[in-house]
This record gives sequence, C-alpha cells and structure tokens, in this order.
Amino acid sequence: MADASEALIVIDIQNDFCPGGALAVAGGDEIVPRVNALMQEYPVTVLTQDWHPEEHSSFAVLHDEPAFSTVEMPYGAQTLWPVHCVWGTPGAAFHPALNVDPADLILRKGFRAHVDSYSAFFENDRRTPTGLAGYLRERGISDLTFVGLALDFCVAWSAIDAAKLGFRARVLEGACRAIDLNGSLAAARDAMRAAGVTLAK
Ligand code: VGL
Ligand code: ZN
Repeated sequence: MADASEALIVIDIQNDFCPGGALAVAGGDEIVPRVNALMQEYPVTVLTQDWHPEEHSSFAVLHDEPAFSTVEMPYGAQTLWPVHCVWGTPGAAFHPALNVDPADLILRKGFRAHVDSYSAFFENDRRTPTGLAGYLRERGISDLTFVGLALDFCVAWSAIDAAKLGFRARVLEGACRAIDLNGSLAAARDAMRAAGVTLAK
C-alpha cells in the first residue's frame, strides 16, 4: 500500500489511444490490468482524459497538413494529429477494461479549441494551469506515480511538469506505452531524467 502522501496519475487510457483507435499506441491496451491493480494501492487516484472539441487545432485536417507533421502555433511548435478523442465519442471513452470506479478525480484536458494540452498540469502554452497541482496539494499529496499513454507525450509532459512544480515524480515505464515519433521516446526519457523524474519498471 502506498503512503498517504502518494497519488497515482493515470494518463489518457482511452479507446483512441488503444489498438483500433484513431491514434493507436502499440500495445496501449496491454497496460490496463496492471493499472487496475495499481489503483487499488494508492490512497488517491486521478485519471486524465484527452477531451477535444470536434474542431481542435491539434487536428491535422484543420491545417491541410499531414498528420504527424509540425506547425508553429502562437504558443510554439505543435505536432498535428489525426482526429482523436473528440468529446462524447466512443474514441474519447476510457478503455472498457479500465476500472474507472476507484478514481477520485477525472481531469479533462485539451478542451480549448486553440491550444493543445499534453500535460495534466498545464496546457501547451505552458502557462494555463489545469488546476491539478492545487487539487493535489490541498489533499496533502507530495509524491506522484505516472502510468498510461502515451509515455513520450502526455505521460512525459505531465511528469516533467510535476517535478518542476516540486512534486516527487516517478514514471512506471512498464505501465506505459509510447508513440515514438522521430525519436520522441528517447528525447522524452532524456527530458524526464533531466527534470529529476525517476524512471522505474
Ligand atoms: C496524446 C497526442 C495527442 C497523449 C494526446 O495522450 O499522449 N498524444 N493527444
Ligand atoms: Zn489529444
């Protein structure tokens, strides 16, 4: 059993990030049994849900550019994605085998049309907070363990922000799967280590 100051943060285990989904991460569904078991061990569990309006600025079709290319947004570089996790659609729902019932909080992110939000703490402008840091601090949480999808995007950005915000941050890589776009996995690992995030199995 984890200590009272620990929380498990489960990132984006949604149908569109699992095999058959619009932005499928290889083996994304394989982590579900372990994540379900982990949720029983933590006093506080938070699930995040990537939650986009139909016309979200991270969708490649809106830019007439190929998916997985990069564009410059007012807030910086943004990877363009296939349409995914449109709010209210089956693709945005949690994987059916994920036991969402024990979760204390379901935090949605990416719901503003003009800015993406990889991190559970800040939108991609790196300034607009989601409110999660305040929630965790108010609950007396200092240590965070991250699992979920995708390791090299939303998990990494969340863990790095957590460390920058003063939380102790750990990622269980075995309970994550990666997109690995143009070396993004190696870059994410380096960035996590540099930020003081612990990488564990
Ligand atoms: C994610 C790309 C776009 C993720 C979300 O959950 O890692 N990646 N939206
Ligand atoms: Zn997204």
